[in-house]
Amino acid sequence: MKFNTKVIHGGQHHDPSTGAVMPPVYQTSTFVQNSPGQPVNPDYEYSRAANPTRSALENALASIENGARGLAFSSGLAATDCLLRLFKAGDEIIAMDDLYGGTYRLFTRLYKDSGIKFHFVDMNDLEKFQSLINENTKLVWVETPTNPLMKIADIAEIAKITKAKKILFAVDNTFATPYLQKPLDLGADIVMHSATKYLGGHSDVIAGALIMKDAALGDELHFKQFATGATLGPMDSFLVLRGIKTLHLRVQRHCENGMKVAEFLQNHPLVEKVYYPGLPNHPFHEIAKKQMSGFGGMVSFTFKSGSKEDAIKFLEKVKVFTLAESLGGVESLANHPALMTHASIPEDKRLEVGITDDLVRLSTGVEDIEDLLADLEQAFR
Ligand code: P1T
Repeated sequence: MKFNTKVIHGGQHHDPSTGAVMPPVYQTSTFVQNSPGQPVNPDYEYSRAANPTRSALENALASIENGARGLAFSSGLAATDCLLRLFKAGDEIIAMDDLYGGTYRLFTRLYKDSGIKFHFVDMNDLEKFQSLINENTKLVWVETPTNPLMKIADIAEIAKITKAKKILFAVDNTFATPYLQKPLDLGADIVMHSATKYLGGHSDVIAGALIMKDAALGDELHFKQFATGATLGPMDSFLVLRGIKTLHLRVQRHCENGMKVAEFLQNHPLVEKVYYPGLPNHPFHEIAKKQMSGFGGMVSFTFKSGSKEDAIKFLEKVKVFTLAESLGGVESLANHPALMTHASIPEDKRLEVGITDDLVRLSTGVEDIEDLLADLEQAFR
């Protein structure tokens, strides 16, 4: 199947008991057994281990990311946390230096006393990245495009290095979605998603996902998820699965609107810098073109004035864009990373990578572009 067919049919079958075309919400915690240890259906005994609605979503996730196994979690961070349970004291992890603030907080604060050592590096400096690798390096973690600075990491080049050194390579594919970028096909071992974003697509659910290329690694992570319990409930699984069915249609429009918003901002007299990988002057535009089939709906920018107050005033004035955390829904959202999504990163580290106080991040939705541009213009005025 090709991608647009897969988002609708990949890994799906009609409900075996009723013939329902769409997977029912199996809102049940447990399943009948005929005799102790002999469930009526051998696949299902307790919903922390497996639930049919979640299984339908997990099969769809594996299908659209070209993986062997998908797992659905109660949040994106729960998915990342489960992955980190593969590692022990003494192991080292190398991560991109621009990450969602919550991921950075998980790595640096929650795992602070775990004995796992984290390195943060600009993955575009492949020499520096390679200089950090040693025999303890167990995982390389990148977001691409990154949140919120839209840096691009060259997945295929990094995969060559991690493969040669037998290091696991995980890509947070939240911003790109598999419609635009397929990390497993480019050599990564694991894809992670905040399914809260484009996969769900409607800002009505918190969810996460891991998709593994290798079935054995999928089994190992399923065991860890089962043993710790951060699974996605049946109703939320249904909502994400329903979202995935229109992923291709939505992301097309997100890309169109994202490009037009980026071009508008680039030509605006009050704007200093625009971060959008689709702009030819983006420093990693060529890498983005090589590994993505479009550039998505996320656009960040700074003010000529460099003023935090200007950024705040602008965000108080937008009307069609809603001032809120999160991204990837059908509705446009605006965010101030330094005060909102990335507030957990210490100021010096934040400024070092370029998350300045005048940085605004936009998640362009699928509304009419004229309304979006008019809204931005009135807020600038
Ligand atoms: O919020 P949650 O579903 O737990 O996902 C965390 C996460 C992981 N990775 C990326 C790239 C993300 O953007 C997020 C969540 N981000 C926001 C809430 C935000 O507004 O940036």
